[in-house]
Amino acid sequence: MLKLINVKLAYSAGGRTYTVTTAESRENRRAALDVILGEDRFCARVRVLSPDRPIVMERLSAEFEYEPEKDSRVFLNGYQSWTDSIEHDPFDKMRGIDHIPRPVLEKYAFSQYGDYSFAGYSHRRGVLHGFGYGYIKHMNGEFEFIGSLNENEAFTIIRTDAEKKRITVSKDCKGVRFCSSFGGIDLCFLRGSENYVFDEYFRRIGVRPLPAGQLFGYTSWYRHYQDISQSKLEKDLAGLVNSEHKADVFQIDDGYQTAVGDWLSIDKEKFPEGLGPIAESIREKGLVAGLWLAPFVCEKKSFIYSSKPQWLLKDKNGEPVRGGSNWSGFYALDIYNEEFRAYLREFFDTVVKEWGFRLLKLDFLYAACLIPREDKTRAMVMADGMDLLRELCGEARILGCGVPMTSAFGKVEYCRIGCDISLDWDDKPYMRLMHRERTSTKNCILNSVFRRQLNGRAFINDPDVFLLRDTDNTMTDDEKLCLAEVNSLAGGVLFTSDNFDEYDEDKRQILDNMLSRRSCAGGIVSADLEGSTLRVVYNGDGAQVTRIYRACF
Ligand code: 9PG
Repeated sequence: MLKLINVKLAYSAGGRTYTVTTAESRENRRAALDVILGEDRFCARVRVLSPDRPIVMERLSAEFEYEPEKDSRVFLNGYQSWTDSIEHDPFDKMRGIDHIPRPVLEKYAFSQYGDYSFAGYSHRRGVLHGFGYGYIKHMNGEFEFIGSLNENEAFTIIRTDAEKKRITVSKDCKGVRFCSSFGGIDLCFLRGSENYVFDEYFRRIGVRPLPAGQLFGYTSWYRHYQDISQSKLEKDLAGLVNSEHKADVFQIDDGYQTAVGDWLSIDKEKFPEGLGPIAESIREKGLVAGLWLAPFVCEKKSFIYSSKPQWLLKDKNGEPVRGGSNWSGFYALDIYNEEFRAYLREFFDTVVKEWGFRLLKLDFLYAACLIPREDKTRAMVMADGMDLLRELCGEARILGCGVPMTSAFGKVEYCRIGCDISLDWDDKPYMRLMHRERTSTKNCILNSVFRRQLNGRAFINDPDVFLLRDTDNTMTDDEKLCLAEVNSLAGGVLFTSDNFDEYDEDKRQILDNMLSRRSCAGGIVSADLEGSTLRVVYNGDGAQVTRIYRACF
């Protein structure tokens, strides 16, 4: 266990603010702070002593001593699916969005995609942070792991500061009112091999993956983007079915609806008969029909946005909360609004029971918890949102996307663990002026590698698609191969947006190799990012194989 320096608690009650910095339990007439130091566990819990005298949390954090070791690596899990999450040198910088000019930030609402409004970014070297879990990987390969045991109560921000030699762990609970007990900080400290620390962590949080198998299939997004239609999809479906490689899923992505939020309003020019017939044709071919939805948001030009203002999530000034700038700009919906919940129920029933989609890619989920409530932390709101989706989906399986990672543990069968690939290897230089959740093939691959341990423990990882096609992209053959290999090693979902009819013998061979290399338990034995070289060791057929992807990263 790390050595505790102190715990800081600050709250307001009855018009006054109370603060305490202590290494031991403390109590006043309103609240008690219980500090518990175990051998491999640390807790700082808060109890409100009288339910009719609630407290409003300002801060709860704990500081520990930390001695950064040269050549060790630090991994701290990024906020949501798309947030870049890699092993760092302890003295690296982690960049937020402060460097982006204000008008650009305003226009594109970058702050909304990640943790920028509440996590706190530093400009100093050596200050790194993440959510829920993280580790220090020592030179000898040993993992020193920190994990939160109560992420559904409040998110936990773990921050290392290599220069000040501190690790600070704080709960995302500012402004939330508690009337009874708050589990506060509850951490476990584990040390050992990669498999040991991750198995043990998931055992302690009581999370098991939902029963589900690996998936191999197609999604329309990285081929057509929103420009889909019944005839285009039928061609790609034929390509998938003609292939000698048996697929499981054909998933229709964004673009079938007239506006994001108006899910039952199908674009009749693209799908003259609606989505029922294409879903049926997918099923007839022995495949699971999958559909993309972003249930907690609506875009500005949607019917919902203009006609149901009471469904929109509002900030403390009564203004609708922006979710980001995709489409015509989009807004978060209030998951506690009963009418909105009834609408959600209606469209999920239609999609699942009437149209027959059985895999739902539920996207932009982070929007549900963009702001905490007076009585609920962000994590509590997100947990309610995930429970609601589970209930609404019934038998259909969920592929979570754009979701705060820990909220998805054990709640969805499949989950995206990285950002979108782009059609370039690295995004254009100006893209680096964007947020950590931006589309980037490079970041996507690195997340697949460095979140590989979630696969088969929290859910089945979706590393996003591979592409082998020669058209509509600027990736070299080596780059495409790297993407394909990592995807087949690190995750259990293997999707493409290619039409297999366009594959020549070489590409079919690559696909053959990928399919035989897949493993749900995670075939990667170790992975290291050294400068711009990624080195991956995996369990091959009877022997360990080392792959070195040079000068790419
Ligand atoms: C459909 C797409 C696809 C894709 C999803 C998600 O940060 N961003 O600006 C950003 C834009 C798009 C995006 C993710 C992040 O894509 O991951 O697979 O379904 O929505 O609109």
